[in-house]
Amino acid sequence: MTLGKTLVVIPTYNEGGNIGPLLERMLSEVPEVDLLIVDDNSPDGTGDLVEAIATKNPQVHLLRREKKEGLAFAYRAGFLWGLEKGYGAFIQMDADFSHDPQDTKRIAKELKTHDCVIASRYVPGGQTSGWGWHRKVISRGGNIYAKLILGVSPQDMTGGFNGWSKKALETIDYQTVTSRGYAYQVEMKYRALKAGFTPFEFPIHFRNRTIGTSKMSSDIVFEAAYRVLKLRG
Ligand SMILES: Nc1nc2c(ncn2[C@@H]2O[C@H](COP(=O)(O)OP(=O)(O)OP(=O)(O)O)[C@@H](O)[C@H]2O)c(=O)[nH]1
Ligand SMILES: [Mg+2]
Repeated sequence: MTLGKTLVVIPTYNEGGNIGPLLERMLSEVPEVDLLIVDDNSPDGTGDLVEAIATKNPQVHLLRREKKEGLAFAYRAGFLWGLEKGYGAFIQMDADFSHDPQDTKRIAKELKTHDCVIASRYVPGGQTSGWGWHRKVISRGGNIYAKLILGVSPQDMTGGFNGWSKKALETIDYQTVTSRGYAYQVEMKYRALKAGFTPFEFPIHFRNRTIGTSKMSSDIVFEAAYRVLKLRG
């Protein structure tokens, strides 16, 4: 059971074409949550765009970081910021519209009765669109691999659209998660499972980005494969 206000944490790196419209939609469609953008000094000026929006909207906050350090460090800093400010629930969300703003409503609702919520592409009713076959294979394959190696039941271990209660973040010691790329999502969930939390999974439609560029690389995929093996111990 979670108490307190919900903070949606959105890491950004060169999301200048997405962040304005995304914040606008979140503010109009999901006014019940606060928003924290964690920007790693994007060269395209994403941080300045957010700052301009934040000065006009008290629900929008910006955490500027000095340099690009990857999604995991951005989330770590964002969760710490929110916990210090007293938020009771947290939602992880990408800035590229792959995650539908409407689904944050459902995550926030489920966080009232669950400590860990997975907005899942791979439970019945879930889907991905806009990906070529190689991205589909990497994503599906990565999930099957993680589930087999770790022996866990959630269907979407690598997805980045998740909800966490304050209690869950503190229990899993989120500050010491060592994985960086996709493996970060797996390690967070694996820690939650090992701590005895049962994630609530519901289906979403994930859409490939149409604006901006992907930060996915073969390094991230190899790191994930290696880290999952290490997680098993
Ligand atoms: N602060 C910060 N955000 C990042 C970094 N790398 C990626 N992001 C953000 O994390 C979110 C997910 O990254 P994406 O580039 O969409 O990665 P992806 O979803 O794996 O790949 P695509 O959807 O194919 O682009 C987006 O909002 C990015 O802007 C980083 O180093 N620092
Ligand atoms: Mg993306």
